[in-house]
Amino acid sequence: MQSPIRKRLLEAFTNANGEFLSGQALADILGCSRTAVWKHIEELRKEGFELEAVRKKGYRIISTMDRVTENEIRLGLKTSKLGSMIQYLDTIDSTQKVAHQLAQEGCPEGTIVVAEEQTNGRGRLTRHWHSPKFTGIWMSIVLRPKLPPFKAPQFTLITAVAVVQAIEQLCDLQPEIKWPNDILIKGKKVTGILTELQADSDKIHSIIIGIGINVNQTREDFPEELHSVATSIAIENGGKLSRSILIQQILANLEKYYQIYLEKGFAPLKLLWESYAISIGKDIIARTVNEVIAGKAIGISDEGVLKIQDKNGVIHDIYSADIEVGK
Ligand code: BT5
Repeated sequence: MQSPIRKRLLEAFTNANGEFLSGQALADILGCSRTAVWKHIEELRKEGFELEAVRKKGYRIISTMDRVTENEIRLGLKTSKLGSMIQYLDTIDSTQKVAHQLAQEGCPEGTIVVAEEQTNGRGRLTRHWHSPKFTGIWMSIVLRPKLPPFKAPQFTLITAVAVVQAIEQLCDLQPEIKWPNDILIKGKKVTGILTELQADSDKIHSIIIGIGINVNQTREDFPEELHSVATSIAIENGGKLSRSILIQQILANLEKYYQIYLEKGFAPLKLLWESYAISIGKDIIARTVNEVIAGKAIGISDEGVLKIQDKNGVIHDIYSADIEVGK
C-alpha cells in the first residue's frame, strides 16, 4: 500500500494532464520540501516511469511501463471510491482469493486487487481462468451495498455494461454481452465476470466482483483448447491497449453506474444492459447445474434473472447457466 504523499503526487500529475508541474508547486500541493518531492520523483523513475525534468518548468510524466501497478493505475484515475485502496500483486493464485480475505478483514469499499498474472485464476463452478503474465486484466473489486443477497446477480450485469462501454470508449470495437457473465467480440470471449458474496441470509457484507479481460494476448498466447472460443482486444483491434488506462475507464464507468443503481435501482441499467445483450429474443439452450432448457430468451427480470419461454409456452426463470445462442 502507498503513502498518502505518493497518492497525492500521482493525483497532481493526473490533474496536470501532461503539463509541467514545478518543484515548488508540487511541494505546496504535497506539503513537503522540494527535496522530498525530488525523492518521490526518483522512486517513480526507478519503478519505470519516464519523467522529464526541465529547469524553470518542473516535471512531467512522459511514459509508463505498461504495468498495472498501483502507481500506473493512480496516474489518470478519476474515481473517488473505486480504487480508494489498490492491492497490486506481480503473481498470485487468484485475485478473488486475496479480495475475499481483505473483505473479511474490513477493507474499505472500492478496494481493488490486481495482478500481472494468476496461476490459478477461477471461473464459475471451479473452472480455470487462463491469466498469463503482463497481457490481461485480472482484477477483483470489493463493494459493500446494503442489500439482500438475491440482488447480487445484478452486479454481474452492471459490471458487464461498465466493461463493454470502456472497451467501446477506447477502441473501435463493438463488444456484446452474453448472459450472464460473458463479453464477446465477434462471437469469441474477451471477458469473463465472476461475482461472489460474503453474506448472511438477508444481508450482503461484501460483493467481490472478479473481472478477467484478455487485452494484449496474441493468438499464440492462448492454449489450444481456447483457440476457437477466446480472443483478445489486441487481436480484434489490431494493436495493443494500455491495461491501466482500460482499468481506469472501467472503474470510472462502474463508479457512475453503481451510484445510479444506489439512487434509482436496477431499472435504468437493465435497459442499458439489454441494448448490449446478444441472447435476448433468440432461441437459446441454457445448461444449468441440474437441467437443460431450450426456448426463446424473452428478457431478464428486474433482478437480472433470465426468462426463457419453451416451445409449450412455459416461462422458466434461469438464475445461473451456460448459454448457447442459436439464430
Ligand atoms: C468466467 O467463468 O468467465 C469468470 C472468469 C473470471 C476471471 C476473473 S480474473 C480476476 C478474478 N480472479 C479470479 O480468480 N477470477 C476472476 P466461466 O463463465 O465459468 O468461464 C470459464 C471458461 O472460460 C473456462 O472453462 C474456459 O472455457 C474459458 N476460459 C478460460 N480462460 C479464458 C480466457 N482467458 N479467455 C476466454 N475464455 C477463457
